This record gives sequence, structure tokens and C-alpha cells, in this order.
Amino acid sequence: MSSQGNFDVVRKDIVKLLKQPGYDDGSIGPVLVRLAWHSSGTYDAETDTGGSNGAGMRYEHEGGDPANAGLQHARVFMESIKTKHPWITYSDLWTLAGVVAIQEMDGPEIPWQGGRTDFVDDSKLSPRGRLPDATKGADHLRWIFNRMGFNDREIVALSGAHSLGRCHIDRSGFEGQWVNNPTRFSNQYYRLLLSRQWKTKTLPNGVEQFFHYDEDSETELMMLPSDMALLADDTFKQYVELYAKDKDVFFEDFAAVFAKLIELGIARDAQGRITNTDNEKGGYRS
Ligand code: DDH
Repeated sequence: MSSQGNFDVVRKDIVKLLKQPGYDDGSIGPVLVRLAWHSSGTYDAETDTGGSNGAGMRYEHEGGDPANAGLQHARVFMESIKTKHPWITYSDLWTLAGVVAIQEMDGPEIPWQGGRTDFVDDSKLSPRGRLPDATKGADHLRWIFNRMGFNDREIVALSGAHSLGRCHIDRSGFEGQWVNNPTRFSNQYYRLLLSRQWKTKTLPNGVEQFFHYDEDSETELMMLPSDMALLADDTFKQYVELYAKDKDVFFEDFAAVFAKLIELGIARDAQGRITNTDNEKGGYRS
């Protein structure tokens, strides 16, 4: 069933669903990207647990992790696609939706392969707390992303996804958008990080973030403490400068690193068939 042709039909249906005038900035693209990232970013290379395979976010253990607050909106939107194409696994659907959304929002084309299963092996459940904490600095970012297998340059490239979407006070406790046009993928995040005077402010809920008032668009833009950490660390900063200067290098690096993210924990043979899951039973081979 899961032939490439069918995936193309699903891609088209995801595209049709992206524009949602009543939702945020008129598109569910950003929250779909976050869904793909959070479903994959639980990976731990040492124990080979977590990752997109299994779509664990369907269950309270992972779905109810405070780090995933708000992603139920993305999952509900994806449910109509799953109902229409019941053969696709949630783990394939959520990762595919992320790459389709990025491409449709003017981002790079990201290589994507299907074949993930939705079988959850209890012994492979990832504990909560594996996703980054936005109040923390460079050491924390390295600790989280090195665990997945990413280096400094890849950490900075991945962070450029914050040219999309916004923070919601009722989800993460932070509030606002990083860039002026949050439904267009670009290197604007790095450019703004470097070129604006970011000041701290404390929100009514006691959460501290950074802000800059953009006179031209009369919009207040924001940065998380973890975004600012990319400026405070010299190695990270050198890549922020690179990506701010060269959009093509950023797009190329981002496509490669996002493709790596959604493949974490998945081993494939030369034909692209996943070899570390038992496709017959739809479960892990242990
Ligand atoms: Fe992020 N992110 N993210 N992020 N992220 C939030 C929103 C979005 C961190 C914290 C937050 C990545 C890395 C980090 C997206 C993509 C990616 C929010 C706000 C917080 C907080 C959530 C809310 O209130 O709705 C931190 C910390 C890190 C880090 O340490 C590096 C990465 C790697 C990606 C990626 O996609 C590759 C996107 C998109 C959003 C906007 C979601 C939306 O609903 O809009």
C-alpha cells in the first residue's frame, strides 16, 4: 500500500490543509513543523530509543509532556488526512507534514522516506525531558542535541526553524513571533538575532524573554533565552553569522539536518526499507 504514488497523494492533501484563516497567522505550517521536530527530537543515540518511529505522542506519556503543549492542534489537523488515507502511519504522516509545510512556506526541499511504523515498544519509550528547555543556555543545547547526534553547526542550522511560527503563552509560557513574516521560511531569524538590540522583559506569568519593537511593521518581535544563547557562544555565533550572510548555505544545511532529524533511530537498507523494525508485525525487532 505504501507506495511512493500514494505518498504523493497525501502530500497534496497536506498542502490543501495548510492555509487555515482562523488559525494563528493563517497557516498550520509552523505547528506541523514543530510536530515533526518534537516527534523526532526525543532520540537518544546511546540507548537507541525515542525518535519518530512509533508516533509515541499519541499516548499520554509523550503527548502529555509539557514540552509538547499545543501540538494536539497539529495532531487534530492531521487526523483528517489519516482518516482519508488510513494506510499511512502516524509517524510517516507527521514527519511528511513537516517537510511538506517547510517546502510550501518557501523553504528547501527536504529528502523524506516513508516506512515508519506506529508500533510502540514499552521498553523503547523515551522518558520526558528530552526536548530542549528554552530558559537554558549553550551547555544545555549541546547536552540535548549532542545526545541526538548533532554537532554545533547542526544545532545552529536547526534553530533557524524559528523563522516560522510563534510562541503561545498558554502552550510554552512564552509569547510572540521571531520574525515579521512567520509563515515564510527564511534566514531572517539569524539576521534579526545579529542586527537588533534585544532587551529582556518579564511577562505577566513571570517568564523572561527577549524583545525588540520593529518600527517598520509596528510588530514586537521576540527571542527565547535559548535563541540568545547562540550569540553568547563564540562557536555558535560564527554559524549564526554564516547563515545570516548566506541564505543558500543555510537552506542547504537545514535541508540536510532536518532530513537527519526525522530519520533518527531508523536504519534502512540500500532500497530504503527500514531494517530495524519488523514490518510484518509492525513492531521492533529486538
Ligand atoms: Fe522551537 N520552540 N525550540 N524549534 N519551534 C517553539 C516554537 C517552535 C525551542 C523552544 C520553542 C527548534 C528548537 C527549539 C519550532 C521549530 C523548532 C516554542 C513556542 C518554544 C518555547 C511553543 C508555543 O508556545 O507554541 C527550543 C528551546 C529549541 C532549542 O533549544 C534549540 C527546532 C530544532 C525546530 C525545528 O523545527 C527544526 C517551530 C516551527 C515553532 C513554532 C510553532 C508554532 O506553533 O507556531
